Amino acid sequence: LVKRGLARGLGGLLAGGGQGRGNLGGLVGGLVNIISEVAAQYTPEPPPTPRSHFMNVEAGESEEIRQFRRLFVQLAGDDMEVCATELMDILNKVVARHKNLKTEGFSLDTCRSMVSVMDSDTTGKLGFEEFKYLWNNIKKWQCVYKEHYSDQSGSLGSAQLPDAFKAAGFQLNEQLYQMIIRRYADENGSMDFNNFISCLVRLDGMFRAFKSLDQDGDGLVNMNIQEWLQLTMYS
Ligand SMILES: [Ca+2]
Ligand SMILES: [Ca+2]
Repeated sequence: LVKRGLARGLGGLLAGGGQGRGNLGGLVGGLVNIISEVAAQYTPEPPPTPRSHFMNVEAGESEEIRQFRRLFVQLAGDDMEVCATELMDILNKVVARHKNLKTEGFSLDTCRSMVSVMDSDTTGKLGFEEFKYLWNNIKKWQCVYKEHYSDQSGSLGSAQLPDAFKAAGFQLNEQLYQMIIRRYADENGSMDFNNFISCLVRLDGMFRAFKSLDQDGDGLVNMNIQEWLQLTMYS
């Protein structure tokens, strides 16, 4: 029952206008409307604060964040961190509520990859700040998906891809789009919701990884094989 309420709460959050009434749904409904106003423009936010624990409630924290924190506590369970299985469960429950989105569901491997990319403090799971960052991005990107997908197929065609990625904040060249289609689209070049999200989570993560390595901001990074493997194998 608790889990179902949670799916409804976070589902409303993803829907971009949850109309839940009473209890959790109602609380989250308000939260959704405020977060919806965030532009879909991609600006890499500062990475989640390392080792930021859920208990570190900030004094001036807004009511929205407080509500999100309550949902997080339910989702994360006793260890106060969201593991790949917990992430998979909640994402699949949430997308199941949106029948118009074409998706094959989020696999455990996809969720393990998303956790790795987001796990800046290397605990192997997502703490509150890491999860909040991820969820806010998913929230923005599902709006982008809904603005660009085809009503008939429920998926994004390859022709829509550049506009959708641009709306998500990424300007890529043709060569990169071709590569992304090879990796994330089906044989017709269509990308469904779970692939779109996992692609953007990775793209965001790799952008941030590059920026953190490019300390002087000259657009070049210097790394050894150890650093390269740490980056590419935990992603
Ligand atoms: Ca947990
Ligand atoms: Ca972590």
